[in-house]
Amino acid sequence: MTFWGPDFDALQAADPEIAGVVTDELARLRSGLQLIASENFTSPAVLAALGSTLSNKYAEGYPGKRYYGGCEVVDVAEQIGIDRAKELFGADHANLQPHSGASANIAVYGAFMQPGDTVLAMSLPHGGHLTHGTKVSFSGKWFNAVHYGVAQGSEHIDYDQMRDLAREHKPKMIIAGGSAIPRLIDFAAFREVADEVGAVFMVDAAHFIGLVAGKAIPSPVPYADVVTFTTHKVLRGPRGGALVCKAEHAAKLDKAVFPMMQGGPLMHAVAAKAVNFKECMSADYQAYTRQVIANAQALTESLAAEGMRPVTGGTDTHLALLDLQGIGVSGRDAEARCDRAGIVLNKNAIPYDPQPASVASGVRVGTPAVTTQGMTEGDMKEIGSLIGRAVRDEDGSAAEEVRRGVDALVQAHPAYPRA
Ligand code: DSN
Repeated sequence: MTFWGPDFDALQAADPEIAGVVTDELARLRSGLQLIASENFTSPAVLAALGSTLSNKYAEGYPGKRYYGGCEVVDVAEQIGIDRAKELFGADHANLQPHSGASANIAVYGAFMQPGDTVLAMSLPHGGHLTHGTKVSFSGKWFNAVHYGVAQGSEHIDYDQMRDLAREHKPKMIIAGGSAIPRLIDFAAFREVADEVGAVFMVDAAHFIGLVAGKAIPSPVPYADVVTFTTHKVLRGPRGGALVCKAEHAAKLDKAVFPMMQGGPLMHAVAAKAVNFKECMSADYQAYTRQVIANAQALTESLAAEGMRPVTGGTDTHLALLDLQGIGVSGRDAEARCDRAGIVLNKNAIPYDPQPASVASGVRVGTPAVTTQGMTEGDMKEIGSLIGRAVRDEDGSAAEEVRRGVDALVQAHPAYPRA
């Protein structure tokens, strides 16, 4: 059997400029500490599926029911992927065609809501997501969005507020999940409120679905009508989206993904998602997810020792949110100062942040990528101390020394090690 591509020599010959970008990006990934909580290093097997000729095929529809001929081969990939997703997550139904997490979310709105209907979701500045009803997104422009947040003292989700808002506004849909929530979510509490007010309960599990796949944290699948996610975060698959749902919603959601919101699926990405789900069924992957959490907890402790206050006091997941007000550094400055020393993280609003989002009082860190590199708790202690030095380094005089510390870590634990 012949595999055609990925052929880097062909890219270099045809387009040296873009070939240079590809190699520069690999060099950047290898040379720094990647602490963006939503990023990871996907496997060579997933990359091979992504770089395959499956990219050529139009396959509008679903396995066995396509609008094009010649789909009998890609049908196999999609059906295997669907079956694996159902097994991995214990779900009745899966759809692997959403191009991204946002696309999966759009489909859920399309399936259950009419323009003007009310959605209740976590506010973005408290850890939610753009597609959960913010004014700049379709979700806030076309729907009436009401937001719950975290309680001011504990910084945990304010379930009483969520229940009160649901009773007052009778939303058509309630969303749990977001992009900066360090703690486990009480899905049973959401289900109870959704049942009380007759709402659909959606979980946007993009951030933590990989931890669920690895059985390191509890699953939302038994509680939610539909769970949307991305496949490239802790899960470590290709960049893309997916959803799983209860059997009663399967036909509606499939129709909302295609033809309501999307056209032809990206069959190379669908196949890569199938490869990823197989990887996630292994004992190695489960151990990886436990280590991701242990690393996040160790990194959080180390950052706290450097004067950065963990929002909620810690983390149960792969990410932590740090309040930098105590050390008098903005999130924006911290991000820039870390970047110059080879530490990649992002500024992030903290709950009740006095700063605008473009400045922010906090940073978000995550351990999916460094854990894929094989780093453990001792390395996290060192990373915390390097970040502590970098964020206080106003004039850049310590950047070189911090970068030497980063170099030592990434040389001991290389990303995409050379054969
Ligand atoms: N952009 C993603 C993140 O970084 O969390 C969420 O969509």
